[in-house]
Amino acid sequence: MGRTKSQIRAEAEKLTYLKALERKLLWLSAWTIHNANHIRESRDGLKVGGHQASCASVATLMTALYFDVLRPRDRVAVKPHASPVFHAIQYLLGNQSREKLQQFRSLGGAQSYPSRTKDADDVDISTGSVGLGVGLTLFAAMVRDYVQLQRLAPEQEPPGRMIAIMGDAELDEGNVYEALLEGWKHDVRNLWWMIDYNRQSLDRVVSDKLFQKIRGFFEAVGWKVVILKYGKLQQAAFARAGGDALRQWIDDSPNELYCALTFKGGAAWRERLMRDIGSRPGVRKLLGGFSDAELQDLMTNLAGHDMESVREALHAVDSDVPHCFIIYTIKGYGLPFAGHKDNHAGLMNIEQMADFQNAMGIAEGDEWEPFAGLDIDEQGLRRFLDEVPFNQAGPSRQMAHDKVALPAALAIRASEKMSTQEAFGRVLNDLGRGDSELARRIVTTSPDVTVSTNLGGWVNQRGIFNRADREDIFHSEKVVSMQKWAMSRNGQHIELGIAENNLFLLLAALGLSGPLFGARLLPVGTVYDPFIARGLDALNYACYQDARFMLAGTPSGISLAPEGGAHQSVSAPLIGMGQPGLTLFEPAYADELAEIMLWGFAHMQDDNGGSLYLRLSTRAIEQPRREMNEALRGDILKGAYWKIAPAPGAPLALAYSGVLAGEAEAAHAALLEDIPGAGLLAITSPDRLHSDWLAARRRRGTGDLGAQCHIGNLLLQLTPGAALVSVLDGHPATLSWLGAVAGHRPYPLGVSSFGESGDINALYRKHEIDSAAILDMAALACLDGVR
Ligand SMILES: Cc1ncc(C[n+]2csc(CCOP(=O)(O)OP(=O)(O)O)c2C)c(N)n1
Ligand SMILES: [Mg+2]
Repeated sequence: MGRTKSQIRAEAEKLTYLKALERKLLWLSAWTIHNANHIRESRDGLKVGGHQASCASVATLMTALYFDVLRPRDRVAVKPHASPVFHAIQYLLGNQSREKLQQFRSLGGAQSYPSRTKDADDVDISTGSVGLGVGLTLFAAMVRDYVQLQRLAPEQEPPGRMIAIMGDAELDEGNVYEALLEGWKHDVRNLWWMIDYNRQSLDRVVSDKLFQKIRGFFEAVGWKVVILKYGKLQQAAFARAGGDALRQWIDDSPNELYCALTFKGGAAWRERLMRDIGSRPGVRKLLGGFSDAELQDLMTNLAGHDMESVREALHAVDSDVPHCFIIYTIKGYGLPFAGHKDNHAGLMNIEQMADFQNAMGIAEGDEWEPFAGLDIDEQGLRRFLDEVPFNQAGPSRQMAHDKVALPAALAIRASEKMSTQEAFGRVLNDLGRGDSELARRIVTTSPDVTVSTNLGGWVNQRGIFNRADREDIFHSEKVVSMQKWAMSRNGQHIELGIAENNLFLLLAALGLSGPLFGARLLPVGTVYDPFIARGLDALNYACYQDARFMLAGTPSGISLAPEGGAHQSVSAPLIGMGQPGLTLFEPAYADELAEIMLWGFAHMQDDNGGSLYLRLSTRAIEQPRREMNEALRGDILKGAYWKIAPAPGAPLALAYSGVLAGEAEAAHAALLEDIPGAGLLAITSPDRLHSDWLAARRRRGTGDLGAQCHIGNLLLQLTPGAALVSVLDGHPATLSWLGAVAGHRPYPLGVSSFGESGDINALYRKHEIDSAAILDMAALACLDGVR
């Protein structure tokens, strides 16, 4: 059916508005960066930076997306260096203030890279570390479907699309491919990755024909690849005599040459084209029809800068198959350094900016005016902006989500001897057996270590998540196995391949399910402790976005013993302490762990809360026979308690964290003969203790002279100058700071080298964390004390 005249007119009007907005975004992004670098006063003389060329590259695409194609439920990861374009869009839509643009990159202003937590204008997905935002959109698509299929969230019809606007160099990051493979296994849908194919990264022009490889990668995992290469001007030229030769020349041109000629301009294009294809039929006449300026426009009219081509491609998507768009662009398009290989961090100088401002028709003083320099019906444009589909949800599209009710306690059936990993599995298993709201909202995940980290019981109860039902063939064939791996859309465990980056990106997506999709989930992930390091940047990224999850690192340390060697974690507790947004606990006993997990599920839901890292062990140790009480519970959660209180004024205490409880206890018993009043301090969270200590210091510094901290109160019971011998199966620095809290002498023991298997006795001896080593250290401390 043909379109009516009024439809055609409305469409033409829309295109006019979009082109005006595209121009405005190019201006505002460049101006925001210019203002921060050249106009705003600098207090420290440091360069502010910003990426005018990276912004120019995606101005057309982002205009088409945000002002036309996106719907309120779509979620977007914007490539980090296009942050000013995103903020300018939100400014035009009324969701971002002029002040924040003026304060771009200064404290409280618009952030250098889009940030969920620090920006005020509703960033969906933070970016910054290239590749991770891209990967997150894939896992977010999985989580969107999880909450939809399980009917945990208001139904979305049509479903929101997860979209990454990505730089082409992001494809160098391995995590992108790890995610792609996982997405294929899980049959992800409604996911678009839009590659700003400017063929430039930070240092260089990327190799030719890369797009063929990209196409191959994506098609191999079932994606539809759409290549947007030629703009409408080019398409028209190709249809004329000599056009075929021109098109052939463009296709054969090395990227570097294309970039260089773009930078040099029309005369250089003409000279080169005449030299290469001038003798081909029709070419001389074809080129003769363009002035130098027009020839520059023609040759840089790649589809990524052609509004009509971009819109056509996006509106043409008619399936939920994941789409990869390879969009040809020119880095710095429309700016004086377009195509120059050094343009990544390049900034227009004052003179260039003045010329640019002039060309944009913006009078001095009108730089921030939303409609300045646009030769357009302002009322009409305002109306158009008011009706932009993406903005119809209002200034914040964060979805409402309720808190999950928690039980008063988590049951733990502790055996006489038990490991923390086993206890962890039992808590979840018991939860999985029941019918609580908490159990309904927990979703577990693991990178191929589900069974070996004791999630097997939970999985047997709750099943594995899969879009389609799949029976457990081993089970139906009556092959005896402890594991029932039936899959269905109601399963509550998401099984991942080994790649740890994917674990953390999935935890990030699951942990943002509330604000992104309107259904709060309580994600629990397990990983072998040393391999946290493998996904560390993604873990950091998850925390940076304030995603909420519980991570169990297990087994940990050299207590893995014969299985050890390369699987031993040493510095992991320091990671736990040093990572903002993540609280480390390293309990020794099952009853401690149960309390910590319950607290953790609350902490994960608290507005000022965060994520948890439980460092666990496979080594079974003797459990204390005791009843939990309010005081003990409080101390466990604050991070420490006296397992054996010191006599008032005691000159020495032992402190341990985690699995070395027994070694510390044995050493303490032996020590009592010589130092009857010695104390034994159980530390469940060095992290909580440390941050509480610093917070109390800060409060005292700001006038609250009575401010106290938990560890300070505990250690006050020792005499000033007492020795503190600390020990853990991890780096000794984790506890060495304890001596500084109240003026005691620290004697830290721990593991500072690693790498060989052995039994517990041999390894604890070698690394000097057994009870004999603790005693030796205590003896040294006593000697030092009398010297
Ligand atoms: C993990 C990571 N490594 C390095 C950087 C530094 N860096 C920022 S941008 C960039 C190149 C980006 O090129 P591309 O993705 O093609 O973006 P565009 O050309 O659109 O600016 C690099 C290496 C980073 N942000 N993150
Ligand atoms: Mg690039």
